[in-house]
Amino acid sequence: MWILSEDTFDPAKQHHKETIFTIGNGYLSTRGAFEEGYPNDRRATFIHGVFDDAPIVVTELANAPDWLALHVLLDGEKFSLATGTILAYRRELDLQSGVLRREVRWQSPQGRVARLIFTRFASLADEHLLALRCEIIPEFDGQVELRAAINGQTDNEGLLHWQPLTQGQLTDGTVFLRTRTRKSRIELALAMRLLGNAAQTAFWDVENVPTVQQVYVARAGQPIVVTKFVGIATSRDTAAPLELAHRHLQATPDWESALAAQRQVWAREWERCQIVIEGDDEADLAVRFSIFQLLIAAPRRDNRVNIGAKTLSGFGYRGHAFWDTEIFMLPLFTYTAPEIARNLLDYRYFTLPAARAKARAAGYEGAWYAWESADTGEEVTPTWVPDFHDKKKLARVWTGDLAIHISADVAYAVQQFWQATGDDPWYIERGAEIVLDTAKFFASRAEWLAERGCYGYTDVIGPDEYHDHVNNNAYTNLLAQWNLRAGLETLAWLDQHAPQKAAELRRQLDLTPDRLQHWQTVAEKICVNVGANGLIEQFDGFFQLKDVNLADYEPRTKSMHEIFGIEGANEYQAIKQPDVLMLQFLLREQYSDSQIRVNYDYYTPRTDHTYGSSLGPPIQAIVACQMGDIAEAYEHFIRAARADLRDVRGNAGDGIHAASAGGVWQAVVFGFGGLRIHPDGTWAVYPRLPSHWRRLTYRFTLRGTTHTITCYPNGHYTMG
Ligand code: IFM
Repeated sequence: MWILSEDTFDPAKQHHKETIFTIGNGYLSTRGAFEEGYPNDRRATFIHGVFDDAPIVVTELANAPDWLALHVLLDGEKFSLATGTILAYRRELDLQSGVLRREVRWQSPQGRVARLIFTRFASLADEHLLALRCEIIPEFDGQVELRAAINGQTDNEGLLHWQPLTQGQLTDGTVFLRTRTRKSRIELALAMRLLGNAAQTAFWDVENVPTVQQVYVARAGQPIVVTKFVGIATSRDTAAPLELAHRHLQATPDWESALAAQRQVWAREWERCQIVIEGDDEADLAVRFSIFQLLIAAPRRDNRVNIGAKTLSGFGYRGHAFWDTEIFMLPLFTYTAPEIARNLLDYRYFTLPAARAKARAAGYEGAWYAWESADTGEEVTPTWVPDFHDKKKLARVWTGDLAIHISADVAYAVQQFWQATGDDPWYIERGAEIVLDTAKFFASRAEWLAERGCYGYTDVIGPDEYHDHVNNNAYTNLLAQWNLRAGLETLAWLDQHAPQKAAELRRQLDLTPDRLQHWQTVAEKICVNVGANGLIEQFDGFFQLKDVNLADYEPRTKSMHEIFGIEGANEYQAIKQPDVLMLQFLLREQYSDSQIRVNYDYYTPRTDHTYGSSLGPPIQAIVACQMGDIAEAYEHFIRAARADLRDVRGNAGDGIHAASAGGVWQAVVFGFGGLRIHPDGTWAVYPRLPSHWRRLTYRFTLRGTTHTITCYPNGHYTMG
């Protein structure tokens, strides 16, 4: 299934639909708002790296000038779905080619009827090129007028980020707008060209909205076809953005060739991450949709940006990146498009100075990555946000201060990438330094807890954010232990394979024998509460909290956090997302099936699967698969698969749940598809298909070799 479609327009769902009909090309994304606009739409284009200062959230991606703006007038009556009558409607996003098409048959208030077909794409072949075509088939004789603009009057829900610089028309007819973000002073240039057989064309030099007006003679049944190309570039790309935008426009002869290039590049893209689920159209579409959403957000030519928790598809989380990237999204790239994964990990390499500064400011050594990260890598988690119980009050956000596991998550992704690709030059040059400096952080942040006789981390937040200010969160402690050991192994490996680099890093990071011995000791003596049966306590005192049976609160439409309140949630064993299970998923090799089973049985009924974090269900699905609970795994999987497509959490309008999308891919490949990659690079497949799946095919690349696996319901598989 490649086509995401709708056959009616429901204004109540417009924000949700704008999100899921987002198009993009790894440089920018544009939400699926209509060309002609609609009251209260959240039209937005976000460009990677184009951040600007904002109150409370520190910095946010600035909603770029609107390149879609296109008004159609039928004998002077403006086409709009808010007026007249919609006689027919269909919108389709073709995931295979990244092309969004909308066909509407509309009757104006005065009775003129026309069929209008809008087709748009952000070129994956040329990331500086945006293309939009409007085909109008009038059912009357008269006049059709078009007004195509670059609208510089955009804002972020009321906040203005853009200061117009210049605008005008070049000698070849190209219309342009140059503008700049107010604080970060990033210049953006858009250059527009219209192709069509207009009877009249005029340039309207409207302030901050340069517009081309075209007039066509309308003959009933005769199509009028107009193509709008927009070139786009910023001062992050070049010192002369307008020249670059204009060059890309000039290099584009016509719609057909731009579309052909788009199809060709997308075909290559899908080739490497091929996935087919037979017997379940919903799942088949959902997994492709998830991949599509990540691919359009994935920076191809920029290694100084990360993917935000809502990709580039909405205002939610303001473009900030979290552990969502490394733990949830990155595996798709690592195993199918490693050069994208490398770009994303480079971002963490380039933001090491900010991570070091964060650690230093808190009195620690090494690299402590920002919980929310934007352009520079500085901490941009807001400290206070409106309380969801009473929006007039503020609630303190502690993750920026306490969620230290982020540093180990980044190091984990580095190791996973290295193991999957065998990219030693990159590891020597960049990856190793991340692993070593995060290890240094965990060694310095560890406290000797004399009464327990172990090293621990007090006052932290683990993945389960219903509990803050906890001590010895098992996920944090054991990932820190893993990170410390990975640091030691890295150094030993460098000594052998890149002694010069080893010496350089030893010097640069002050990795004295005493310090390394300390790493070893902390790792050996890390605190963890494990019962005789293998049950891990999520953090100190978790089992003493009030127990809760989430089933008693059903049916509910709120998270347990909302039900208990921020303080109240700390008193119960209800958890927002898998925490211990997340740990066992990542460090799979360290746990036997029976150890996982004990924890799975304990934590699953205490997890807020429906209204907790959207990150939870796909991981829960994978662990359920590993436990052989396939029907239960499918429930969690389909919840994740519907997060955006069906807006099951009611907040898809804020943007794509990117971690969930990455998790959906992982649930199919590592869960039902049963792919298990061992730390030594060997791999095995244990398929466990839901009973109604007839066949599952997926593809992944390990150390340069691409494998195609086809799994069958009887647990067999073939390799291609
Ligand atoms: O990173 C997540 C976190 O785990 C749960 N709250 C939302 C964040 C962004 O998706």
